[in-house]
Amino acid sequence: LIVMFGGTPHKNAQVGSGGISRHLLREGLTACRDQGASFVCISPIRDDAMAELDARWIAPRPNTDVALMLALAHTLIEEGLHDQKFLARCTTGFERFAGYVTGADDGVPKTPEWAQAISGVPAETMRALAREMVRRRTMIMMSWSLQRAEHGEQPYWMAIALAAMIGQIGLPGGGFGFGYASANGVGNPVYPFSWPTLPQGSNAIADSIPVARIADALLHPGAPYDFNGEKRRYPDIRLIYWAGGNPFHHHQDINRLIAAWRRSETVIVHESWWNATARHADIVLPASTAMERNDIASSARDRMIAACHPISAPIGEARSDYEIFADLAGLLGARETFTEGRDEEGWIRHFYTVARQRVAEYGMELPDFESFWQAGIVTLPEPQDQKPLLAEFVADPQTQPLKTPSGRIELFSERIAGFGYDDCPGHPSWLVPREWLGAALAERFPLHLISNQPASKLHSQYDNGALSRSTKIAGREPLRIHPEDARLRGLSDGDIVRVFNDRGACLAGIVVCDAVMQGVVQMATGAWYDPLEPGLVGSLDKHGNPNVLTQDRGSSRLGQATIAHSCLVEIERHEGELPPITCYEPPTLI
Ligand SMILES: Nc1nc2c(c(=O)[nH]1)N[C@H]1C(S)=C(S)[C@@H](COP(=O)(O)OP(=O)(O)OC[C@H]3O[C@@H](n4cnc5c(=O)[nH]c(N)nc54)[C@H](O)[C@@H]3O)O[C@H]1N2
Ligand SMILES: Nc1nc2c(c(=O)[nH]1)N[C@H]1C(S)=C(S)[C@@H](COP(=O)(O)OP(=O)(O)OC[C@H]3O[C@@H](n4cnc5c(=O)[nH]c(N)nc54)[C@H](O)[C@@H]3O)O[C@H]1N2
Ligand SMILES: [Mo]
Repeated sequence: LIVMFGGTPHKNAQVGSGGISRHLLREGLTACRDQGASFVCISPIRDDAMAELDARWIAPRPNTDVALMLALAHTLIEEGLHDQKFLARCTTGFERFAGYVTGADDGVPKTPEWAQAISGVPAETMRALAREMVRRRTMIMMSWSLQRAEHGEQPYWMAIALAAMIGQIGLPGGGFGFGYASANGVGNPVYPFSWPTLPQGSNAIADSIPVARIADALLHPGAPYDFNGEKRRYPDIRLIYWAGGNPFHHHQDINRLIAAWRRSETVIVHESWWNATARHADIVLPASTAMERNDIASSARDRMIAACHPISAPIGEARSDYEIFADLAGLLGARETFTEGRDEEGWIRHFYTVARQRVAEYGMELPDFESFWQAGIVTLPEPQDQKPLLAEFVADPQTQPLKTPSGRIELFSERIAGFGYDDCPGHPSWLVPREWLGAALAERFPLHLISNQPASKLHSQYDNGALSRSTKIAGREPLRIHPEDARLRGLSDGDIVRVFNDRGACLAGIVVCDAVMQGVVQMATGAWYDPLEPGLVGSLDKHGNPNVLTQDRGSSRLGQATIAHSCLVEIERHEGELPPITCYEPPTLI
């Protein structure tokens, strides 16, 4: 039985950092199906599971998965189905956690009826699922998306607690695993060596911030904040140097980011495209694309190494990031230190030599460089003897302890409890988010926005390309809505709507679709930010970047991560003329 929180969306496994030799998700999951596995997709969106898996669909209100899992845990305890031997051998803190589940410590038993009121999932569905999960070999999978929510730490800890109660961690096909399908190759058999990469160097400035707190840091230099048990202060950032990322795509509450961005004195950006980040820079260094340089592709989750040859010379004055940084290092008098005396080809040959050495340590041989460069790709044989996650630990927790303070799976953590965070207490907990369908705010903004990863591109990359543009509706980003929610608003396919809340507004094109649960709308990330009035905080985004709507707060003081998926909105028909899309227009050259 494969229970998938957030599903295993096929679209996401098209991507893998470092590159992909073969796409394995469909093959792997259909092989499971053919051997008798059955699937449960727990998600607000049905097609997060591939149709051919024939998954049962359970659709809790977004962000309420922990309540649902607590009800499963409650059923196991009430019916005496939890694996007490496993809990005693491999975990600590079960008694404390169980006191919370049964309500012994807070007077609120986390029963299926309690969870039904929160999640909307029928109590009997949860009871039956809990019993089935202990009766069969059960794997709990969770996509990475659930962490992108307020208190997004909790679902993962709770999933581990539940898997521990079922007692199948370390067994083939049992236990838990995160991020299957969130990228290609999660769960692939892999070799224990890493492919070579450029040295990272070390920054003379040791200070850093959690990346999702960038607007806070710019707006409140010197202000204190909590992070993972530490008390810290935001640095005073005067100069922004951004390379290889698009904050005007990825950051939450873009209007707030625009205000914050102005606090810096200078902004320098490496970009290949005239996108919103380039438009918000003082100095743009045009960077060539991956297709305009020599490179090597290799991934920790793959067993290939590939030669990447350019398909064209860089356009105009564009240069590779490496050349840009090498020249800057030269101006700072550190060219040799930076380049170690190598140019592009020198590094590629060096990487390959190191890769050959590492592979040789495992008794395999890579061809010489010239043959490799010509052949284009070398695939190593499939690694053998792969063990299920935590198998060694479970076999002998005494001699193979985990890296936790107790060496066990901690269902209560003294360390985390010691931080004293009410937004991340010492055991997995249901914590009410600010924005969800049960909030008072849902009276004004009754739709929960899921802004997931786009099927037609990687984040905002190549939104200007033909594939991404072919998916737009009258040039706007599609928004999927349940037929009943569309009917209530008199909307049908192809209508253009204004999506809004107190933070911002954007246009979108309607797709009526019963794969999205009622009360939820789905709009992928990645449409280039295209304000009606550039520079104006709060301007309508003509195009459909959902991050003009999302909240810019940390998941908790522990993680301080993005909470894009805790977001309420309302939609209404767009009246009047449709403003033209201008975000793809090149700059005027002087
Ligand atoms: N095609 C494509 N592939 C990608 C990317 C891309 O941009 N495009 N990005 C890559 C990157 S960097 C990452 S991090 C991964 C991300 O991988 P994921 O985090 O797995 O991807 P998402 O598509 O954001 O989310 C998956 C599904 O989770 C569901 N979901 C959202 N909120 C909740 C909730 O509260 N409860 C439950 N049960 N389900 C919820 C949504 O229905 C959503 O479709 O994808 C990678 N792969
Ligand atoms: N609402 C919402 N927001 C999200 C998410 C969500 O689920 N919902 N997901 C979050 C996640 S998981 C992620 S990973 C982020 C992704 O956010 P980003 O990583 O910022 O998104 P990208 O669009 O991939 O940005 C990469 C940029 O680098 C440029 N680029 C590409 N190749 C090169 C190169 O060789 N050199 C240089 N210099 N530039 C290059 C591209 O043109 C592009 O502008 O978004 C986050 N934001
Ligand atoms: Mo990501």
